[in-house]
Amino acid sequence: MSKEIKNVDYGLEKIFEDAQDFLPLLGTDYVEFYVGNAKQAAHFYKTAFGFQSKAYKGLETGSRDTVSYVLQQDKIRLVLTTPLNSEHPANSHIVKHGDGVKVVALWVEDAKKSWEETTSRGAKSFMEPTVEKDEHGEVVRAGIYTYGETVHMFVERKNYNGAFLPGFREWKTDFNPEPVGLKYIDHMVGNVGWNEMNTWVKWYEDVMGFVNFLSFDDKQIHTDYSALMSKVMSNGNGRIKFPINEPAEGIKRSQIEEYLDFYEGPGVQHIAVATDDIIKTVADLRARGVEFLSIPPEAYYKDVPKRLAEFSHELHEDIEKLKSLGIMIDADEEGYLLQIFTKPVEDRPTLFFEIIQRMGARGFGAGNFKALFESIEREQSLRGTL
Ligand code: TYF
Ligand code: FE
Repeated sequence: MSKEIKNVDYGLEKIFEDAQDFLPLLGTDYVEFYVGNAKQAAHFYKTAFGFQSKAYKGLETGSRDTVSYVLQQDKIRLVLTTPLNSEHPANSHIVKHGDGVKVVALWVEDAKKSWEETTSRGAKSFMEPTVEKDEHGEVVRAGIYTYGETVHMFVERKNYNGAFLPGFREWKTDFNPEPVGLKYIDHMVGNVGWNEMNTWVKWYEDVMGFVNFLSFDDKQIHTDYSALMSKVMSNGNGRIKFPINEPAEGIKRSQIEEYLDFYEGPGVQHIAVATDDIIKTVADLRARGVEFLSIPPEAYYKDVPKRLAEFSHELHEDIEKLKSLGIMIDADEEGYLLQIFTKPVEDRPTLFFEIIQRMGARGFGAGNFKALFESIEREQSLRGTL
């Protein structure tokens, strides 16, 4: 097994072989957050997470209503947007949800067709196909609503060679903290309401042409106290993976319920970003002040060699290093994976990040769920929300 990072082959091509994929997706184009203070948020994602300054739009570029900063690290592009007056619709989003993900933008060959195929299958339109042009070329965008107030934009880049999109200019600055080795978005997870998971699974199947290729019910995902259910949706080429969670009944409050209470509805719960050197990435992130969930107990690490041996995988990393950084290890037939979760990145206990390194495994760390959720419950308990 090579240590080299690659998009894992999910074998989904087989499923899609005969059925024609009406919504071919080339990858994630960007993730846009609506935030209260984009200038400060941009500073945080640069300093703490190692993102690079890429593009800007605001008063200086003729944007009178909003300011947006675009940050990039390898293939990951974040956009941080703040309204400049009380009239802009982003305000009500921020008042209701706090800082959070508004747009998960998908890179497509044909934005108009993507919008037509999805709206004709029942998607609610957010933005009709719109052509944007400047001296660097042309981009077509269109958008549809998904769960809650979250939106999927379709982005078609027709030989566009500008900094980001028409209306943006290159963002040049002398303050450029080093990247921490984040490469691409592995998956993005949505939390939906009680008994709504299957509705959204069906929505991704019918409207987006996705397939459900992994499911975890509350018998698998629970601790002594709380539970949740999760189904993983994927597009045809496996590049886009959207797990959907719903809360389940337990003795205490599910972490999904806590999210729904504080986000005041469904929304993006976590963004999993891939690295090919998780030890270095996590050591860097910790040194820059990123907060992670508590390190699993000694007993968890004692079990790891057994779990790897069960599938005859050899761990390439030093387990003592993984342990001291709090990185978790899960294995399946195909390989293993290394993962760790940040605490929420805003004051409301809502959005958090996952750092993941896949060493052949295609799962989502089911073997770590218990340790992970117990760690989350310790945080919930400190917040008085368990
Ligand atoms: O994406 C996943 O499925 C894993 C595990 O509330 C997970 O990262 C699942 C549910 C959750 C937190 C993490
Ligand atoms: Fe995840």
